[in-house]
Amino acid sequence: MAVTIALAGNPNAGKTTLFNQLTGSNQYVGNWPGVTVEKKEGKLKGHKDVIIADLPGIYSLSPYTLEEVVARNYLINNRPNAILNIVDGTNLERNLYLSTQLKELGVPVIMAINMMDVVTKNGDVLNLEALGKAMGCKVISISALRNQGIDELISLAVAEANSGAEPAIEHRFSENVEKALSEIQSKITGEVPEALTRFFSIKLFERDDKIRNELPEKAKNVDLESIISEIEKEEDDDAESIITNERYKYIQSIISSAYEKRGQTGLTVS
Ligand code: BGO
Repeated sequence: MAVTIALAGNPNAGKTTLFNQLTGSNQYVGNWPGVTVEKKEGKLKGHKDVIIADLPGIYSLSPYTLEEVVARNYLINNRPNAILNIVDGTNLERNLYLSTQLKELGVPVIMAINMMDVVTKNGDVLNLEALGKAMGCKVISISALRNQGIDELISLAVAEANSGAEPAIEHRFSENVEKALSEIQSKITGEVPEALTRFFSIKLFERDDKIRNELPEKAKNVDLESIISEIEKEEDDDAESIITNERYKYIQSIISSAYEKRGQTGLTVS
């Protein structure tokens, strides 16, 4: 049976370059349903049963751009077998902001850290093992432009897409936020697909009305205001910013354990 791997990443992370490496000339281009955003799919080289679906370049899974809405609707509704998240290794902080969100979708994620030729040339060091451990997924370094690491990436992505494994969620928000999320979760459990309960709980906490409107009738109408506003009062911040700030704190902790800029010391590279 055919499996689908969705290719997701920030604009300029090298997605087009990688997509071309993965599919060769075996590509077809159309539009995403109802919008004029380009949709590209292709068969993975050497694996005719594996489809690579190229998602629009995005910075987050928020509803602020058409591309973000198209990408997240695809991930929620089509449930690819795996997500191949291409990350610009020279711009980890910004790129990991999307990665932390992709990890919440209940689909196995493989992170391909691209532009490693530039990272290495800059004299920076990335500890892939520490990064993979902190993110809870397989991580590999590549250079899409120089065709380095692509064969290994293909093997890893195909194995992950065929594994059917339950992906681990490594990142936990603060105790306060997790308490609110589990209260929200208990109100929508059974009403939404199980693998998506955490993603939907976070989005509902953020008052993401586009997501709320997509939910089945019962989940759409649950009253969560008291749960959300209690945390907002305690934290003296709005729910969306609370989530964003906690994501960046998590990303900072990952970067400090896994990324060594030239001249820095103290990192154990294994
Ligand atoms: C230009 N290493 C290096 N060094 N560059 C890479 C790599 C890599 O591993 N992978 C991609 N790039 P896209 P999105 C360009 O186009 O695939 C480069 O948006 C230029 N163009 O070649 O388009 C890639 O699809 C003029 O660079 O990304 C491209 O995700 C001068 O990263 C850019 C310099 O890749 C974005 C670069 C006219």
